[in-house]
Amino acid sequence: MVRDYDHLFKLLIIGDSGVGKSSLLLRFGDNTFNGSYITTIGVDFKIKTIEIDGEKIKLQIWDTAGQERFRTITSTYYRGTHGVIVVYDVTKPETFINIKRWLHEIDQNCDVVNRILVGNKNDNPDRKEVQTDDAQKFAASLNIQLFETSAKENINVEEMFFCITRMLLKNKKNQKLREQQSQDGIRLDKGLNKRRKTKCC
Ligand SMILES: Nc1nc2c(ncn2[C@@H]2O[C@H](COP(=O)(O)OP(=O)(O)O)[C@@H](O)[C@H]2O)c(=O)[nH]1
Ligand SMILES: [Mg+2]
Repeated sequence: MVRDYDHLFKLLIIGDSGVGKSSLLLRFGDNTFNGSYITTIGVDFKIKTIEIDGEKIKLQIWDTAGQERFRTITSTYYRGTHGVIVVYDVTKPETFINIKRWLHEIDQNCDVVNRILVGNKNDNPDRKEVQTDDAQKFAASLNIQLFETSAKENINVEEMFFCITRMLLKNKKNQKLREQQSQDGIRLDKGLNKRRKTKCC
């Protein structure tokens, strides 16, 4: 069967309940917004294929579907994950404070994974309580990229998903290059050994 994509990545969206995880997924996946809590989206994940630099990238994006209310997510959720989107609500400082817990959980469940920090509901300056500067400092201290989004007003959502996908692509290509270089190194070593052998025998 012909593959309809060049790369396949699994993404996970985590963060406190109510920060807008399902809304971000709905916005990116279907370009819609729902004013009420999205308790279940029917399926555990959404598939979206995007194109970057002429390559087709299939994204399998998992939503926690309410598990986060128990403040922990089963480790099976994390299995095979390439990237994690960690979301807080810019109008609720406690959700920003809890980011540390979520990052810790990622560390415990994933070996190598890309992370991106997202301050959602960035659509009403009067209600904003987590300031960009503070979030930016925190993100920089952890070497994580920050995006402030609004699933409601469709601000920065696509940019954020594309950014993490580009990170995954870059990592995959670097990894391939390293593997290639180490293979070449082995071949070179073998070649040298062979030559050494013919010389002395
Ligand atoms: N103002 C605003 N409200 C949002 C935004 N995203 C989600 N919400 C609302 O926040 C509530 C929780 O959203 P939901 O996606 O269910 O959060 P989840 O529990 O993290 O999946 C819902 O009432 C949404 O309509 C946003 O960008 N701006
Ligand atoms: Mg949800």
